[in-house]
Amino acid sequence: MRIRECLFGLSMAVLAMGFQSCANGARRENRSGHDLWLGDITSTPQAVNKSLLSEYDNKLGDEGFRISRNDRGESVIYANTEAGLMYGTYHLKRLMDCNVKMTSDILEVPAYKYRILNHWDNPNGTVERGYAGKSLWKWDELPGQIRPEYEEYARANASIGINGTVLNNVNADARMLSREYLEKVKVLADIFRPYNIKVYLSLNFAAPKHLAGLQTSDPLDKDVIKWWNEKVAEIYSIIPDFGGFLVKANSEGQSGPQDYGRTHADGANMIADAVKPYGGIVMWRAFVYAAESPDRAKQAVEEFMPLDGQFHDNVIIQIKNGPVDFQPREPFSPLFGQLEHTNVMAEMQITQEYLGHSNHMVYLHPMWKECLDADTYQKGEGSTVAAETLGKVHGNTQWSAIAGVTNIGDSVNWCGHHMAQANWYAFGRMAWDPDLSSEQIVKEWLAQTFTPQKKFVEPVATMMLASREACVKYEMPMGLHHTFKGPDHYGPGPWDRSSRPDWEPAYYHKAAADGVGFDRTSKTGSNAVSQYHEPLRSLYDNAETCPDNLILWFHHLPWDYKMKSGRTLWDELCYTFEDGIREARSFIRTWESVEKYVDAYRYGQVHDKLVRQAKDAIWWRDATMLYFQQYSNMDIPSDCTQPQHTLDELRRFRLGITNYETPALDKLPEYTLE
Ligand code: GCV
Repeated sequence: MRIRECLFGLSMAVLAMGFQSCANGARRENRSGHDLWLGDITSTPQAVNKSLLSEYDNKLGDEGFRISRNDRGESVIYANTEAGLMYGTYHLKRLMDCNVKMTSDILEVPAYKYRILNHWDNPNGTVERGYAGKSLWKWDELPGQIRPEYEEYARANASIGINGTVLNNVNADARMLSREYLEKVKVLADIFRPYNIKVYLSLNFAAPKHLAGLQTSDPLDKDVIKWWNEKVAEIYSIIPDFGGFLVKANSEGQSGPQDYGRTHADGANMIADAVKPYGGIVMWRAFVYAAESPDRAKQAVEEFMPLDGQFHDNVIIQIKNGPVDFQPREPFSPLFGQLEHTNVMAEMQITQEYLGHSNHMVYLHPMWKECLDADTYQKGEGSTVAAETLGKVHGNTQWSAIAGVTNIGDSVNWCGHHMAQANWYAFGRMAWDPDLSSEQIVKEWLAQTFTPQKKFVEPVATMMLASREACVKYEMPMGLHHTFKGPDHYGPGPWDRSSRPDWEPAYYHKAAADGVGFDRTSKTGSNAVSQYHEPLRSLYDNAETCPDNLILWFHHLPWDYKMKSGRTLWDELCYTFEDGIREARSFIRTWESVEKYVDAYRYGQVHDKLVRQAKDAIWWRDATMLYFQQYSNMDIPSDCTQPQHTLDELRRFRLGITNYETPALDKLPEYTLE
């Protein structure tokens, strides 16, 4: 019996709020037996009391549900749609798995309308910035062979409310729109449909040239427009509920409307008009920057603000959480608070491109929530990024959307690191309800994935909740950013001079004899602060009021600058790194303290990775501070962990991986942990 039948097959039968086995007995449904939070099939209610409402309830909409007790004290799920009943069933299962008693009626409606995963998967099976093996999609096997993982993926997503998935990389291969690939995509769409998940595709803007041999891909050319209209009609004839397109245009070498002297609005509108009759949307990315710009962080606002109001209504501008590129901490992208007449959505990165790949345990929900809760002050206090992207600031909630770049691959544990599944889970839960706390989400995930026992959940949740801040401290304390070794983005390389200037760490840290940090102030710097509304503009502009955790993002300060703590900037950097190292070490002890609650397989794998994470924390500190020391001529305080390698040794170290890989634990610089 498949789990879906188990959940939904026995309609209107009585649900006891306890644990029952499926008719076929206990059998784990997922591929390695103890992986996803959906866990053991025996914890699935055998039957669920559920009822489609005879009259449409506006409060619930198309995806919401209500759970109440009937006269017999049994829980009943009510919804307008099958999708609502499904989400209600998963909700009930979650409560049961987490041992949460239902004390009153429940009403749940998803906050965002479009809750979408972005896969950066390529037709050749590689995943850009993917650290969980190869792509889940086996294009060479499709459409003939269907792996059970496809449905498991859908089920996992449905359980957390994800309702859309972009199957391919934004650096898009035009072939994805060919008939051959559309037939493969159809198979996945058919599998996902019962789980209320629509498929979307990333498109290559030059597809008319590459695929159809047209002379141009100019969005105002009538043959190009005709080609897109016909292509879209073809797609909808194969996949009637196709969601729409994600587009990376004129960014990092991708083709786009500017190649033909047209604007982003011209390009986006042409595609949007083609999908509009079918109810499709276009997610047009704002991740644009040119090598010659003196401040990459300013460019999205500079390019998109002049176009505000020109985009058609089914275009949503997809904006990365921060203005540079998924660093462990960035201020929110100011574009969220600038556009007024344009739909905006946030793009979060679930895959840990800059946060230790799948070697580091970093629970990301606190980072995303920091962004969503940030106040842009666009229309006064309360204009948070969440409110902007939910369409509440400008009263346009119809297009509310959020995207997460996935960390999913064909690795046996799905995400490359057992604990990284928490980020997939958290993204879905956040998209459903951005007000949920990081703590609630991580505890839910731990209880469902391992055990609900408090002695396990409490310490591990505390560890995971501290992990993002620890990562910031050991990778980019005080707003230092992009000091990564390129192009794999694993490990430190503040000296790295191997790529184009705006990809090199020196562009960002600007370490020199006079100090360190990127001056984005109004008087002496790039004036990126001007893209924020008051009171943030002034707050960030002044080193005395700028929060310590972003101070080197906005300011270039002398090495002996007096911090609020009374320490010099140099010492503050050393001690912040030291905190990160200490916290990473403490994670190992926490994990060891819960060994008896975890199976040996997962315990051992996570343990080995936590050890590597603590070693990497020292590596980061050594590389960064030894490199900076050349300019500061100051010493690492004696009560800090002392360097174990020289700068020369670290500079000579080569990882030898591509940006599709995560390094093997034994191929990294050796460190001794005290
Ligand atoms: C898909 C960063 C990453 C690229 C990624 C790009 C993007 O630059 O390093 O791998 O490309 O962001 O988001 O488009």
